[in-house]
Amino acid sequence: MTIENDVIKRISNARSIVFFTGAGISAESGIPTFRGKEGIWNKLRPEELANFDAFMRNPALVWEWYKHRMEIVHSAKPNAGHLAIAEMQNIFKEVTVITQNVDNLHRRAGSKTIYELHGNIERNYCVKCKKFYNEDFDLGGGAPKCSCGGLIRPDVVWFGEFLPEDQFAAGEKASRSCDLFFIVGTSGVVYPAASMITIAKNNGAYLIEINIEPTEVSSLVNLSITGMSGEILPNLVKAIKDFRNMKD
Ligand code: BV8
Ligand code: ZN
Repeated sequence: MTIENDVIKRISNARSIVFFTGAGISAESGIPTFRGKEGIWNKLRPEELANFDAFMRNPALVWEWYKHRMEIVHSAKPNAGHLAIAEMQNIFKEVTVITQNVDNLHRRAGSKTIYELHGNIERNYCVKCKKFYNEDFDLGGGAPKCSCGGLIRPDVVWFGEFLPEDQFAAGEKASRSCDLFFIVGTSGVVYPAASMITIAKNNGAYLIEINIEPTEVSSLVNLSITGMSGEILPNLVKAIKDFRNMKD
């Protein structure tokens, strides 16, 4: 895959870059996406699992699902796409990751400025006293309970729940001030997270989408690069380094 020189030049001259990522960037780490062919929503209905009422109705079932996903996340490794985004921090002064993913792989890849709009599956808290818990739970005795007697839940944002204010505000600020906004591996259908895209566009940023297929947001972007993010992103980093060396 060759990326046009004028695109490399534009990227290389960027002042502030945002990577807005979704489940697709973790697909090559073996973590199933939500809406793709093998997507987890296809098998399970979000209404039954990713919402608070479902959790309070049947905490053990929801915990079974999250425990299963935690195991996948724990054994997953950051892939070349996550690592390339982390590497971009050594080339550019201002690189921000705004992710909808809850799998911690950007942090494990070495990215520093990360805003997690939908929480983090490796954090949990008590619904009653909000005490945080990180350790693993054996689900032998059903859903884990806090010392105060309250139910412990995964620290992820479920449907109908508000996004963490500080993360959303910081993501909004970065989207408002960047001049280059990558959209990597997301179907762009979940709101208000996906509103970051229009915020960046309205601020005049150059939008580049990296996805294996067209999405709901493809019509908004300046450039769509079709392919696997784990291949495209490392190639991009290499092309930028080559371009910079040629210039120096
Ligand atoms: C809320 C939980 C009240 C954690 C998830 C307008 C405004 C506000 C809300 C709404 C609105 N319209 C509708 C709503 C309600 C709802 C919503 O957006 N529903 C959608 C489905 C229509 N939003 C909410 O409920 C949100 N809260 O509304 O609160 C409110 C109201 C007003 C204002 C503020 C608040 C809460 C949403 C969060 C839900 N939680 N997950 C967990 O269990 O994981 S959603 C889930 O979807 C994940 O978080 C995921 O990250 C997110 C987005 O999905 P994607 O990451 O895009 O993944 P997907 O599978 O869809 O796509 C993968 C893409 O990758 C594909 O395009 C594929 O082609 C591509 N791909 C695959 N492999 C590769 C690849 N690309 C590159 N390389 C590859 N190798
Ligand atoms: Zn408690």
